[in-house]
Amino acid sequence: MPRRASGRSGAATLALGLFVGLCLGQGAACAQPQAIAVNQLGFTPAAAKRATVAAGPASRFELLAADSGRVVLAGPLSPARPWAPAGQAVRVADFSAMRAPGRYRLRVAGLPDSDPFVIRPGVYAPLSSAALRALFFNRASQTLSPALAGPYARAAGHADTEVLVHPSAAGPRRHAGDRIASPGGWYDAGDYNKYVVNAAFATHLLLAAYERAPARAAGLAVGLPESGDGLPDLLHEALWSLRWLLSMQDPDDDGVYHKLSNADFDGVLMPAEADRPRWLLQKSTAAALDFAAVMAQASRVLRDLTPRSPQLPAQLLQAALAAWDWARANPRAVYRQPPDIHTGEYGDDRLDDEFAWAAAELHLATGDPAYLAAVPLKRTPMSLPSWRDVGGLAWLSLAARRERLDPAVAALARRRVLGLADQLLDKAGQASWGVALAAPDFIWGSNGVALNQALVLLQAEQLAPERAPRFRAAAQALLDYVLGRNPLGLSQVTGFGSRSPQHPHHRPSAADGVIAPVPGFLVGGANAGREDARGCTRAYPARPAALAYLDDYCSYASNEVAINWNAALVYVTLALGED
Ligand code: G3I
Ligand code: 9MR
Repeated sequence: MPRRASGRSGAATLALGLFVGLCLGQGAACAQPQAIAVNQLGFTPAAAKRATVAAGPASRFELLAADSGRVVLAGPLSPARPWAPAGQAVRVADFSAMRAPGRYRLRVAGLPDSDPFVIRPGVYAPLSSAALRALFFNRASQTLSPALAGPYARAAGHADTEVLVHPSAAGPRRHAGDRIASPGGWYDAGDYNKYVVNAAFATHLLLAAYERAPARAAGLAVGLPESGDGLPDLLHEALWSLRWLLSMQDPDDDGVYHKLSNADFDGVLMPAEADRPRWLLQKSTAAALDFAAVMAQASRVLRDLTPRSPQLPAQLLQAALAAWDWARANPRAVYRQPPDIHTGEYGDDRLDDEFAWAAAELHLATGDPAYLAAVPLKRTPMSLPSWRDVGGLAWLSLAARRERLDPAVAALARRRVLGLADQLLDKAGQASWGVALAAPDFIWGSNGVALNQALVLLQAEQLAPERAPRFRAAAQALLDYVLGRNPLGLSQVTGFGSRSPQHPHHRPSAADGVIAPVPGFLVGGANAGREDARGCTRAYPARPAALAYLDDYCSYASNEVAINWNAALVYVTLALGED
């Protein structure tokens, strides 16, 4: 059973203290100061390739072949500039000119060499697979066999065959205390609850990844119980979630329950050990609309792909239409957390964006203009996608299939997506690190923010050929950021990179007795809000914002994992995986 050593101690690198100077102790993946911060996995040959260098007297860099130490490229460093979120001046080394496959390091006089990294075609394929496999590892009601899960094999947890109807969810037919089956789906994150809003968002991103890069997506061989019947693993994993989502629709009125959860979070235990009652909670407009959107999208994507379940696409579309009708009849059913329930809320009382996204997906699935006409589409801003703000998904989905649309809608969608992408380019240009992240982006799930920015840029890449290389380079910089080119000097994905999180807020990783955490999970990332600080006894850097991260189980606000962040990782690594 492979057991990885925990993060190495920081004696050698601490001496330099150039970026962060915080090595948080034995056992944690120390956020070690990396004088040269680089994507610790590497690059495809044609990618933009940059590293960030702590500003010092040196003004040039060298690229070395890692094995021979031979200098294969040299160049100037950019002038030193500060970056507010990290509070330190840096320079950038641009070695995009090197396209030859190989293993390399960067060298700058007076600094320790960078971590090694590779340049090769297909460099992100193992990461795309692992990011998708992490969702499989987070399946509820699923036995993970040793053959498929190796050291992370575990018994099934949370059968969810007898979920109690909570008083907030009771109706004329389903009464409080009734037992309903709603098995399957993914655990949302490090907790064992299941939330429709976030599951729909994550499932959408998986399906969008398939649409963005179908050949590479279809090539991902994860090894699932369902593998081998001709349907790509990525779509099997999406279907695992979609089937659960279908069970969250009340057949009596077509409304969709907001979530299925315990009253309180489980302790640190394996799924099979959890035994608290599970509840179906209040129906909400947000849940119904996100459900409608992803069901409509799935029906369209799966239309020609599921010959063994020929009725499935029609069933998904039917569910979408029914949920839409419910939401139109119940447009302000905001989820209000009942006083006896203390799990994640996924609360949202602004619903225009959910209406717009559902309308866009229903229009694309049916061709019927009535859906777009039913919402104030033009007043929907193109904002960065997140579980709470899905208006941007309406524009992204419309822009990606603009050839089938009314030309005016198509042109508007294109302009809106390019408008946000251009803003992101400006942000990246202003940041000495070259990433489109600014201080307000360091919220709960900042790594998800980074990857959703990359997703917007990678859609924009397809809309404006003349600006495509710049959009792609800006997206690459954001992937580089989560893979180690950040002020923490730490890859943000478990099991990937020279140093990576060892103690994510993920119950199975904490309770399974395997030292290394379940691999392939993106952690939430630096979060200036530090909402968990009171429960963390270890020192938790407050500022600058980009350093507010703690590799400790206690830190659910900076070190939890979540399906929505991982789905974005699948998308971005697939889209940037082109050679
Ligand atoms: O949108 C505002 C922004 O305008 C403001 O500038 C910023 C500054 O604080 O806050 C932003 O709101 C944040 C919101 O997420 C939207 O991003 C809140 O501060 C922040 O507390 C909130 O965090 C959410 C967190 O749950 C707490 O509700 C995360 O997005 C969300 O990912 C997280 O989800 C949890 C589930 O509840 C339970 N399961 C685990 C999962 C991951 O941690
Ligand atoms: O484990 C919970 C995590 O999944 C949530 O994101 C987080 C915020 O809702 O809450 C975590 O649970 C903590 C709870 O809120 C407070 N007590 C400690 C729990 C972590 O062990």
